[in-house]
Amino acid sequence: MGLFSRHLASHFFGLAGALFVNRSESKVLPYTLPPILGSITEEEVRALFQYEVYGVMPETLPDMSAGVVEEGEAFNGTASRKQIALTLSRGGRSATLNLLIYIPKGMKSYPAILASNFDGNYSVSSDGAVLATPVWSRRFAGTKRVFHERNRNKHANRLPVEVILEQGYAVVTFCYGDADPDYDDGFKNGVHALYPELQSREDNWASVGAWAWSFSRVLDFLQTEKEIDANRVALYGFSRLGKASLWAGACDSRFGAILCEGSGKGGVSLSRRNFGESLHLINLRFPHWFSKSFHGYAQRPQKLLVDQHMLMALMAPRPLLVSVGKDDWWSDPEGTKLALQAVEEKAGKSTYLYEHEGTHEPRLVDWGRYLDFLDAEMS
Ligand code: GTR
Repeated sequence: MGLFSRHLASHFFGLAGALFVNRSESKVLPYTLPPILGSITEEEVRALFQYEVYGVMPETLPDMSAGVVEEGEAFNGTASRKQIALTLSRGGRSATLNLLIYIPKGMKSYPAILASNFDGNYSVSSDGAVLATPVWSRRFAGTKRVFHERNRNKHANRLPVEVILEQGYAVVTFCYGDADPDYDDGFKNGVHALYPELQSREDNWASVGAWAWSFSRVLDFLQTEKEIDANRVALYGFSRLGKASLWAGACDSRFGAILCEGSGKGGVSLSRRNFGESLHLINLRFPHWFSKSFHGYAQRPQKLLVDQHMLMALMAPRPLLVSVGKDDWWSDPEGTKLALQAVEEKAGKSTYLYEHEGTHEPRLVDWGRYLDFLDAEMS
């Protein structure tokens, strides 16, 4: 099947499958969660998540080079802006992450929020100087394109740059499509092209893993940026990028805090709980997100050796804020609550749950809470 028809098929089956998804608490089947650690170490838990869910991560680093593409002042001189092309290369192949960085003015160094965006850097900024760079996108499966001008600042609610700067945080963002296209491309493009040997295995390196890995590469770069306090970089991810930020936080202890928003299945909600999106449907609609091994559990999630409360526990003692919309039944708010309870009860580790009004999307008022959380918790 061609790329386009595979894309359409996954949408069709997704929509059809969604009709049979459970959203009734009385139909939730009993399940037993695996212990958070039992007799195994945190390192072993991380390895299990690689084998069973997200796939392996590269063991070697690529070469990295950073070039300043543009810099200037932004937001009436209250912040400076840098646009950097961060190129990762290995084995004669390369992938470039186009970073947009804003730094408030006045102090020597700032904590930062790193958040990938969906529709290109200018989708999260009103700043006319942000470059429109072609990106891979789910919507244009098969090609790299520039999003239309009308997308400028369209996702301000997912990363309100000026509000964040005002509270004294630098902002670092890039389009997730720079790292890996969000469609089933046979893992040939983006950063996957640098490590082709990681595909011929059951626990192959898939897309959520590629996005997570790219966050760490950006953090490598931020460690060289003087105006950013690299020990206080909080990673924020929304929805599928919430899944990736959680996995990145579990693999890379250098992130100072994790803000995980509306991440649902494959993120903070329990795989075993048959409520909202199912493992079956998520793997059918997004066959590239998780490793082949995870697909094997699509019909029998109770056989997984892990569940997502174990992943959250790997964040401790770093601050983790989990946010979910009260009416976002697809992401299973109740299951999220239960997962967090399991983390606290079984591991005695504290995480924070924030339930916002509405469904999936965060609102400006929610961001106020996230920033207050970081002020209080990210030391
Ligand atoms: C949905 C998917 C969710 C969530 C969301 C998103 O279609 O079923 O798991 O990740 O997309 O990322 O927007």
